[in-house]
Amino acid sequence: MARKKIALIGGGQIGGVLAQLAALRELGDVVLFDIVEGLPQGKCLDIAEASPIDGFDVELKGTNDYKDIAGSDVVIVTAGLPRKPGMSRDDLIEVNSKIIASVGEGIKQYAPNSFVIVISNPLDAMVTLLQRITGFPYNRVIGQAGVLDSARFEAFIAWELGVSVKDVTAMTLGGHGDDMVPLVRYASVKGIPVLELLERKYKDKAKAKEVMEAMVKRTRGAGGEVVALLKTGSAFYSPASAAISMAESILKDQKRVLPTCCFLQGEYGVKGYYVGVPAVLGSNGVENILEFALDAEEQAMMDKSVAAVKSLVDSLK
Ligand code: A3D
Repeated sequence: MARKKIALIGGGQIGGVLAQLAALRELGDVVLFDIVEGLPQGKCLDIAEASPIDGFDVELKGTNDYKDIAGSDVVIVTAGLPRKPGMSRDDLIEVNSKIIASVGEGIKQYAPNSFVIVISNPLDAMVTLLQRITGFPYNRVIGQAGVLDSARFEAFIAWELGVSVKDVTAMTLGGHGDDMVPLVRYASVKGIPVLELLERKYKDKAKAKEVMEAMVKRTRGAGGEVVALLKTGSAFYSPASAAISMAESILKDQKRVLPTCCFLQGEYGVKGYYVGVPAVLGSNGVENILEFALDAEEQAMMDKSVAAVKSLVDSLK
């Protein structure tokens, strides 16, 4: 049986970590594509030379030619500029639209049966554009944002409560912008509501709420926090880990429930837009979108986030 094949379009900061993680987990053979000559070839050679140390048996190929992505099962797209301090994700729309348009053509021509995971920002608009250009069915074109936003929320909760990150479950919905919706009501440690644990820790309901609100605020601004520290680019380790978990769920038909930027056709009252929602990812890509009732406050936040996504996507030329 042939090995699976993963193509990574964009060999920059995230692309390099994606290649290494895909190899370490032996998800399949890896092709790293970039327009810069030598960059993907150098990164792949570097990672491959660690294979005897780490013990992974996969092939890594760096390329500047789309032909090499032929036969890919999953394609992960990070081509495009990242933010610099002071920039919003939306500021990238013009420059990254042009890049995504060319990437879409390459994928459509050479990997027409692949599942595509987009990471390039502004995420909700770039995944929309890539789907339009490839014309691939919606279940095969998704965006990564919610796995990372949720992981950040989970990390802050675990650090605040002094528990393992493995025992925290929390999720964000909506667009990948400052209006994202971290779901406080469903944040739990092994099913125990985080708010209750905070109330017991501080013996004060108002203080518990204040701490939770600070974690929500930090989650919404977490990408910007990293950008401000790095000064030359944006987060790249965690976005790579997030996309790899989505790719793995598809390649291994794990059917994990992951917050995914999916095309909605009436779910959550949204029609015709890509928005972050919990989805079952398996060998058919998006196999199911899980819906549940939001309370009035959550719905209002979701509406605001969806409105921001709509105005950004509607500005696409
Ligand atoms: P960076 O290190 O600049 O890598 C981008 C790569 O894209 C560079 O190597 C470029 O040469 C390459 N590139 C440019 N044009 C093309 C093209 N036409 N075809 C193929 N490759 C091209 O950036 P990065 O890896 O740090 O970030 C990549 C993208 O991910 C940016 O748009 C970020 O804003 C975005 N990002 C998204 C998240 C999410 O969670 C959604 C998180 C962090 C970054």
